[in-house]
Amino acid sequence: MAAYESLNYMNIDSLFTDEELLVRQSVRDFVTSKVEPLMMAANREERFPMELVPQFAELGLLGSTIKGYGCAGLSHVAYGLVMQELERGDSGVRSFCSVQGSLVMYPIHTYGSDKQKEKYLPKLASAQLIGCFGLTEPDAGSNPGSMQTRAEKVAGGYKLNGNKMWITNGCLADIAIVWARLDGKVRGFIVEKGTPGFTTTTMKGKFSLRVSVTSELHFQECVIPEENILPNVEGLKGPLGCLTQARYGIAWGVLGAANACYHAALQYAKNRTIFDGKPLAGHQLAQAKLVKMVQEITKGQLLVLQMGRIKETGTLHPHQVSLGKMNNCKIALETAREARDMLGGNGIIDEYPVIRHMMNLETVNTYEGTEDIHRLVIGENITGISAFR
Ligand code: TGC
Ligand code: FAD
Repeated sequence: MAAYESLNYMNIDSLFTDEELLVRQSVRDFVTSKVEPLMMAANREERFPMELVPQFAELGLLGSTIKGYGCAGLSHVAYGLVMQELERGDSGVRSFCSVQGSLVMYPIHTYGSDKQKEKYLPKLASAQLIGCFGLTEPDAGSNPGSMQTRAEKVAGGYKLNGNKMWITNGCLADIAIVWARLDGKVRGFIVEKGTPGFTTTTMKGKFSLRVSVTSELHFQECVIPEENILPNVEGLKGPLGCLTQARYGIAWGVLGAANACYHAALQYAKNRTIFDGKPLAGHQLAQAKLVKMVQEITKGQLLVLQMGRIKETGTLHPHQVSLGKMNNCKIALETAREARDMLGGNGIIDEYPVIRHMMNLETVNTYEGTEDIHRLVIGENITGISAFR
């Protein structure tokens, strides 16, 4: 197969700085040489390739927009390009870095005490510690406000009771950022692995995101020290603020998976001859499918670049991020489904990356707010009327 190049139909590359292109190239090389070769087996084995984790740290991919604490201090656009390249490898690989950066390091950096930042951020940046983010519960997914997990003030700390579900990296994690109600208000807590009363179980049998570890977290009379509450945020805006960061990265990331599928479909269609010996790519219906991919990926690229430039001015709103996450997940999933179709029988075999991306994107369209939840966020923003309840 020809060497990978991301789609550049509207010369979007001319809109990136030299530094952004340099970052993209280094992660692209890493994904091509180190990530892609592992994915087929890791996906079959339902195994996260831990051997990649020290390399994420060496490349500065963990918490990469944070300044200080051993982090890379990248621009938001460069960070988006990192996510895009990683997700070309696999959505589970991008997920690992998203969770560590946006859902674990971001809340510690934004809502944590100086002591918490100094204790945890350098170790999370260097991958000496792995983190997870526990918001979703068995009966509280799209509506995290209905969470049942409770914290209670006890001598010297807080006692947690409750269960979290669908937690990426839960069983791998050294620390969990856990959201629970304390005196009726949602608060964030740092729970260290090994704390009595804190256990995890792995969720098996996924057809999607098999390269990522997904877990349940259980808290039973789990007492954590006073200093492990995140002091600087109260209410649902705490976890939702973290989700805005992660959704931004996902809106970029899924374009990597879409690009990989488009690239595979184009190469395949040029090489595969059908009926009269003419390549599949020479038939009108096949061209229409490829054109649709180019059209949607290109629009998605322009959307995230504008989101990134707004984010760099500090004025990006959560509803704008919802538009990016909703649109790009949807078009990436449609691209993957179409590419799978174009590969015929080979489209269901894992020797090609397309079916793996397609299955993964089903998750990515669902987590961090389902497509319909983002539709309702945007609907509320433009009408002023909430239609959730
Ligand atoms: P609502 O009353 O609208 O808001 C409560 C407070 O939060 C503020 N807010 C936000 N702040 C930052 N970012 C956002 N996206 C925000 N959305 C709302 C809001 O201004 C308000 O602040 P204040 O000061 O007035 O208190 O809350 P609601 O209960 O009506 O919920 C709204 C809704 C449905 C949009 C929200 O609950 C939602 O986004 N639901 C989807 C849940 C979700 O996305 N869960 C994701 C779990 S984590 C995950 O999936 C990780 S996958 C990781 C991986 O592997 O990559
Ligand atoms: P539900 O909320 O039950 O939704 C079911 C259906 O109802 C969906 O189609 C939804 O769009 C629709 N729906 C919901 N509300 C409305 C409404 N008001 N109007 C119309 N339709 C509606 N969570 C974490 O906290 N941390 C993680 O690390 C994490 N990682 C994940 C990894 C994977 C692999 C997966 C699959 C999920 C992960 N999640 C995580 C959870 C994820 O965020 C939730 O699955 C997601 O928010 C949806 O919640 P739910 O599964 O409970 O679905």
